[in-house]
Amino acid sequence: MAGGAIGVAVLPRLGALAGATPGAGALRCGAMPVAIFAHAMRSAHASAAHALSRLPVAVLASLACRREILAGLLSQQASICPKYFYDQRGSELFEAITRLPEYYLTRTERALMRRHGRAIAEALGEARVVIEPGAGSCDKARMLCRSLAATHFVGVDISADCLQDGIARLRRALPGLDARAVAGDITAGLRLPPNVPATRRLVFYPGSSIGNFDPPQALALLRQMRALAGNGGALLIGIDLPKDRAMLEAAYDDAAGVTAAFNRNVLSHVNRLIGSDFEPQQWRHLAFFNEAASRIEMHLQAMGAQRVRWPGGGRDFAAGERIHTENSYKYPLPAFVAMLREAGFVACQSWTDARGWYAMLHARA
Ligand code: AVJ
Repeated sequence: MAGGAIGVAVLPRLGALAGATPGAGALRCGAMPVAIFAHAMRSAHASAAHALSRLPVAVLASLACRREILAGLLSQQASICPKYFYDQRGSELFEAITRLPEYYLTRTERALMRRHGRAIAEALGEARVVIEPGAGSCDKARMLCRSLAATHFVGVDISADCLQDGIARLRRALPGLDARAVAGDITAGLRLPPNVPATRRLVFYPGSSIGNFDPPQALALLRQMRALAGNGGALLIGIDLPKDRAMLEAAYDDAAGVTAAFNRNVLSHVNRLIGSDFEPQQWRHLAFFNEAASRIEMHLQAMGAQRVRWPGGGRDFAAGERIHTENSYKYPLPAFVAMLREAGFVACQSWTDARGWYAMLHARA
């Protein structure tokens, strides 16, 4: 086995790393008070483009969020990007989802890591520099870094608060680990802090978060991860596999209504982000498997005619009209391996759970 520091004694610990964090689709965007936004807008309009360059990064990010949300709401088929699920309440609801009897993903990933921990640790070999896009609370990273005796960890997440707390916990748990937080949207390019070693890198992307992206976006993200891993580096990624429709649909429309609450909560978050007046209770949760596209789709359906307003605009929704809030792709294993190769990875190894529901893949850059 490569990598002297991975003792056999620590291998079983890998099994515990598949804990619950909001996944990576888990690009979260902090709520910005509307008043600050209005101020930012005024200064942007008042003194032309160079004023924009003087705005704090957080404000610019929020301007981008607002533009993105409005574009989605005003499209003929209205949509909201799933990264907006994860405000404080949304992150809590997602945690609750991961514990639902119907939501098999999280516990299946955990079981898989237990079952194949030894083989996976062997495949990871000499990796010592762990980079996790969408790291959130960094819970899964802790177990992985411990098992690998990692020297460096970089967690990237759009939700800076959650990430800072996660990094602080990680530092307390693993005092020898150089752990850094990078606040940013992983889809907007990943820039690492200086002093992150260029060799022995492992990009870690668990939780089937890649499923939130359309295949072309997913490919672009995998290419970025390939560049980030560098030659000799690798990627460890989790994906949910296609399966029985009833099982898939139950996982995204649970009996207790937690996923419905999670879906509706995006409207409260959007209300805070853009100052809109959505009434979440007027929207019905829909989740179904689109077999042709091999994806779960989540939508919010207007229970009656709705007029939604926000500063500077608004939209009327007819009864029954939908807002598309999420796709969650279920890739057949060979299709995903092909995508990894197209992104520049070689030598893919994969492991599945006993029922063939979920896969973990290791791909070398
Ligand atoms: C965090 C993107 C992996 O798609 O299963 C859970 C999000 N949405 N229930 C998924 C989610 C509804 C989750 N990911």
